[in-house]
Amino acid sequence: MKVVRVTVTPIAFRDPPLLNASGIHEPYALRSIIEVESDTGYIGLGESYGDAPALAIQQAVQQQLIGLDPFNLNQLRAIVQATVAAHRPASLAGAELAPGSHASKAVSNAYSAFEVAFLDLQARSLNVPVVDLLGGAIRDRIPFSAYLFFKYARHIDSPYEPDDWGEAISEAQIVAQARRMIETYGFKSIKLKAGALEPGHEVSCIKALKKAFPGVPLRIDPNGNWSLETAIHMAELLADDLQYYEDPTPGLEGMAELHKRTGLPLATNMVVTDFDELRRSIRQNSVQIVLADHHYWGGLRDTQVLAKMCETFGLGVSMHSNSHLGISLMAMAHVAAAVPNLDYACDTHYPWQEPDEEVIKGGKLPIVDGCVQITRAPGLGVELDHDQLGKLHDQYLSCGIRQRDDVKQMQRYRPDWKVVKPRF
Ligand code: GKR
Ligand code: MG
Repeated sequence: MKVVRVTVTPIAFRDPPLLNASGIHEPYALRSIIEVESDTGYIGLGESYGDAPALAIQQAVQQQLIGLDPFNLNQLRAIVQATVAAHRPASLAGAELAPGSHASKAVSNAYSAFEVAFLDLQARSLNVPVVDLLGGAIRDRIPFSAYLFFKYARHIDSPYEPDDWGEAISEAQIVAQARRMIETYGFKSIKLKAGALEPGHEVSCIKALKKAFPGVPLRIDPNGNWSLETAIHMAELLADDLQYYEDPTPGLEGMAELHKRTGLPLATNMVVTDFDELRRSIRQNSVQIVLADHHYWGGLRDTQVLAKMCETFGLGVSMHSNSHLGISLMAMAHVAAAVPNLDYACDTHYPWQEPDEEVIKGGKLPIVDGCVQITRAPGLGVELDHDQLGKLHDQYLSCGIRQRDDVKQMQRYRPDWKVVKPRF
């Protein structure tokens, strides 16, 4: 089998005004959709970062894959490595929370983008689901968690009709957001994105969630925007309210010290983002739970390696998310199905995406009882809707965003907004 066509299509979809440690989401999120076609007529799909640096590498790799055997993932990796070395991408300011823009992740990002499409193609040609290529399913229902955000009711200058979630700033509004998420999707755990408002207020929101949803596991994620002192103080207030404390304070050293002082289980998608950081983290016991993400950990197989290492060193595994559509959701679900030690419900931004903007046939995938179900359908089990792809590509062309920048977007609301790390 040989690859005869590779298409990388950048797309943009509406994204709500969600607040975070860097600032606020722009009105559109970017992704790339990858199609890899074989001479035998199978098409493998992938979804990855659509930010300019990631896209440039994907587009440079694209043509070099023609003629490659889709089972030859080592050759794919070699092509990606050589392409990145020739491109020498640089990290860009304002993109701390956008892994698609980190130069250090260029190889693992681009390899992952194509690895998923190659695995989808392999699986389709064998008439098996992707999870079978990962050793088979440990589970076929993958638990996800409600992912709450502080948010404004509408984007500045209202580029389109406001979303129907409304404002979420107060405790009552956050509880209402959680209630809607849980009633709609059946989530069994809750994560609150923090680091955006006063820490004391964010902790009060956790208290309000605890009261409204007794027994439901809670997590808070300030994205490293709290100083060590603040993180310790908030830990005292939070006491035993949390399932885990996600990236409260920056750096491997800061997290290690925080764990030493509080004993709380710390999770991360910020201080352990590659195997070298994992090694350094283990040495100083910085984190106890690693949030995997195949998009920047080097694909589905490397995510399994990460999970195995976490098991070896007694660390828990959970899963990180950025704004994404259904191809990514299914890739996340297939690898999660093949990770025995997935100890926690995974993160997903999926509920924040609008139903008319899914790129796969049949529209948005269901999340039932908090779980995404994988099936025995070949590959990732999803097909591309080319009309939707065209529509979202046109939106990419017209939206004017080429690189996620939550800082710049916040400066449109607050011209004096500066990057201060940690802010609190
Ligand atoms: O979408 O604003 C966001 C999140 O803050 C995202 O950028 C983070 O990467 O979800 C992520 C996290 O868990 O840190
Ligand atoms: Mg996080």
